[in-house]
Amino acid sequence: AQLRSDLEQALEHDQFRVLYQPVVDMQTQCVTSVEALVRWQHPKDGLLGPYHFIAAAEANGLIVPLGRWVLREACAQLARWRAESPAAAGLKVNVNLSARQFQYAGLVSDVAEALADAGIDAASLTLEITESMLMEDIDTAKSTLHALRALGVRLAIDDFGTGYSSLSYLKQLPVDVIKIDKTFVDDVHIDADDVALVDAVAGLGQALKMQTVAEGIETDEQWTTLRTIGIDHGQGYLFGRPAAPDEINELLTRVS
Ligand code: G
Ligand code: G
Ligand code: MN
Ligand code: NA
Repeated sequence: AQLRSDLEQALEHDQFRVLYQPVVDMQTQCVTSVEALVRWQHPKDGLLGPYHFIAAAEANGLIVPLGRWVLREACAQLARWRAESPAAAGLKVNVNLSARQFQYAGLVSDVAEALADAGIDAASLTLEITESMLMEDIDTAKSTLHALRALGVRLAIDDFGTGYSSLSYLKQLPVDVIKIDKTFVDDVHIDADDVALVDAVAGLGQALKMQTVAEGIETDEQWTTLRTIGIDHGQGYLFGRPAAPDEINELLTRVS
């Protein structure tokens, strides 16, 4: 109960921040999009990561207004980058959805409103959803995805490989991007089994016309291996940690 009121206060007093982590083209290392990752600038405890509050916000329902705030902030920030720099013209933004947000009946109109208020095109926004969220209530999930798709936003499956979505199910979903979980990336440069798994997901992406992103890339060896396999995009500390908007600005202008 204390945490709930603390989180409510934090929303009211504007204590949440959004950091952005670059997602790059595997071949060129140019930044193609950024993933919005929320933080809580706590008055006493400093900058807190999602681990400290997302699960609680999910449990008490505050994730809906918090997630709406993140969505609106990320869209507004994309508009600011574009206004500030021609290098941001093609930049996209990724926003994570939680299970509860995904089930929330007002989600589609929240998304439409965030886009309209920021003045950005729907195709510049990618929403990240996990496999487990999709498997909970398949019919509702499907219709929500189709409604979001109808707006023109792109959809990504996050942490792919850690859930248990069936291939026949995946085939029916209007998904644009598969994000391969970091656990398959960690040893990919030394473990032939991981190479085989990632290679299979790359093939899946090709067959279903979905783009692939490898997460948690930290070394040149991992990057080279994944690039050779044919993964489209990469994300990880090698290319950039979650960073404040100004730092992303620098990253963008340096690349162009
Ligand atoms: O870097 P990081 O510690 O930010 O992220 C930890 C976890 O928190 C990740 O699984 C990420 O998906 C989740 N997360 C980060 N930001 C958000 C957000 O805005 N909404 C939701 N639902 N999850 C988030
Ligand atoms: O939404 P998702 O669960 O994919 O969130 C990504 C998480 O992975 C965030 O917590 C982010 O800070 C973290 N992350 C991103 N890149 C790296 C990396 O290269 N190494 C490690 N250890 N964590 C990473
Ligand atoms: Mn994510
Ligand atoms: Na992930």
